[in-house]
Amino acid sequence: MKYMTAGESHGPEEIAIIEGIPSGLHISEEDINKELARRQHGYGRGQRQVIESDTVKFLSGVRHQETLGSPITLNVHNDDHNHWASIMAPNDVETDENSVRKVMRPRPGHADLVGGMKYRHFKDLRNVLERSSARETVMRVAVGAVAKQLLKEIDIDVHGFVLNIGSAKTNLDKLENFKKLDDIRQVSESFPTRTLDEETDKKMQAVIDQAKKEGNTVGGTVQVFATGVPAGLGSYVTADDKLDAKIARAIVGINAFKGVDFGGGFNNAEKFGSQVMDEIFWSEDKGFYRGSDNLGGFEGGMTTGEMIAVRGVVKPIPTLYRPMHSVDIDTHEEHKASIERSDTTAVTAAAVIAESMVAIEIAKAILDKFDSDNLGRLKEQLKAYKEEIKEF
Ligand code: EPS
Repeated sequence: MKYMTAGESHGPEEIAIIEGIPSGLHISEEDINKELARRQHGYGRGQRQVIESDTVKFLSGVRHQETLGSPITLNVHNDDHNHWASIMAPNDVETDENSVRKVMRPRPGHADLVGGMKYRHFKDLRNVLERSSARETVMRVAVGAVAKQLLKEIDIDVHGFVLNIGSAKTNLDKLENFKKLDDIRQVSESFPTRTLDEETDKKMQAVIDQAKKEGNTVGGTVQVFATGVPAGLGSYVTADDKLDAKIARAIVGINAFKGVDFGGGFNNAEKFGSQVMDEIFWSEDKGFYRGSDNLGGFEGGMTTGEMIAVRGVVKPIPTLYRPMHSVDIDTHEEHKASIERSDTTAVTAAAVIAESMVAIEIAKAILDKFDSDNLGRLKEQLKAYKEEIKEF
């Protein structure tokens, strides 16, 4: 499975083309729209989300709500494009009227300056920010929704939620009766900050309100769990085939993500080996299993069969309403950075995007390993493989 996205933030359309999804997977636009809505809504999002109501259209690859095995084209319309039609017009030459809203004073932390230097768009950094904008993540969530639909068919569940926003933090101890991933889903999806408990939700909202009041922004940490993943996806044989490495790349590839870890992650660096390794057990019904999951479901770049646990660090959004020091790219004079309408935080959206990226990487690993022309055949092969590893 592979995919590609295209689209500018205020251009007419966002597009994704996915190749390699098996035939026979039941999917509807509605299944995808639910995920797009999760990405859009969340405490701290800006005015753009009031304008957009993201809904997908299938342009190819799906017939009568079933995949055909051919490339699936997904399309989300940018409702905001109406307000930008002449500024973003592909066919009109540049005039005084359509060259308003130029961006000349790069925002520290955004792709503006380096993107301008690299692609030589020195007359207008809008040429950079339109594509570097996190608007593009709408399509990654759409692709992730297709991946999750596939994973659901093979009993793999993936969910992302928020651990901290600024100084407001939750942890798993707040969930006393957590038995399955769906319990976390029910709780975290009930809070506008997508966190685990009411007290932290209120604290997070206060942190976001404070940042907004001060013309500032705030980042955070998201956690993604995946259950039902069989042992042996990925490989220790080459660095390129390590599935944890692919997931790490996919997470840091999301706009604004600056860090990733697995299981106990960075905290494991402070512990002894005996506190970190996941001890091995065996039972008749499960085969091999572990007594803990400190390594986040990976050993040697391969899934162990335990829950995958990945965290991602999201930096605060670079667009500040009280802007920082910058330099005009035309005059080289000192100025405050440009202000573009933006969110106070997008950590709640980031949890859904990270969830989507983990789902995409697991789906890719499954489809690489097994015959994936048809969903039924994939299921048969996976069942045989699971039986085989249980008998090891
Ligand atoms: C973004 C700036 C804002 C965000 C946008 C990402 O867009 P606008 O400038 O149109 O207000 O809302 O995110 C989305 C549009 C989205 O759908 O997530 C940026 O500069 O990265």
